[in-house]
Amino acid sequence: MNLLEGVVAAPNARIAIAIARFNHFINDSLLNGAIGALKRIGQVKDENITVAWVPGAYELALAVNVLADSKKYDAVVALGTIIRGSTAHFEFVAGECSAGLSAVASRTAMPVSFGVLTTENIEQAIERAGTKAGNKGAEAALTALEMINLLQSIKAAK
Ligand code: INI
Repeated sequence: MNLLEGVVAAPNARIAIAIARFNHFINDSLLNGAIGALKRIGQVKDENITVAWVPGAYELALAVNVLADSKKYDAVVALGTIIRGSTAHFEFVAGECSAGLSAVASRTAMPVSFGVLTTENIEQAIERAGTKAGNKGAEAALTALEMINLLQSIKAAK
């Protein structure tokens, strides 16, 4: 049996974080969680982390697309928070954001992790940004590192 699995530590990885300003009071906590996990668990160097701010989650896919094409990064972590309102806006922003990010990953074969909260209310978002339901920014950061290592193992496998 051949088992291919990615470890999490990636000391030479170059990581871009694309983050939305909309709901930044939540996203700032996702960013802190992501950077902390990259450095403390992933052993990623501070100088190898780049942060790109976009206006809202809808713009994440475009920015991630260009970051991926720059070939300067091994993975991109997308961070944002989309909170349901009283109109259908949430569905469009969340749907396009998620589909756009996965399209970039498929097109480029570069890991793009989805650290975008899609919640019914602010309380659910706070719970997932470093309080009782963990920190989805940190989880997304570690997922990106695991995928970098997994893809390298797949390519190196005989
Ligand atoms: N952007 C978000 O990141 N989160 C939201 O909850 C949100 N809502 O609900 O409106 C949101 N809207 C802005 C959107 O991402 C775009 O920036 C805007 O539509 C301009 O393209």
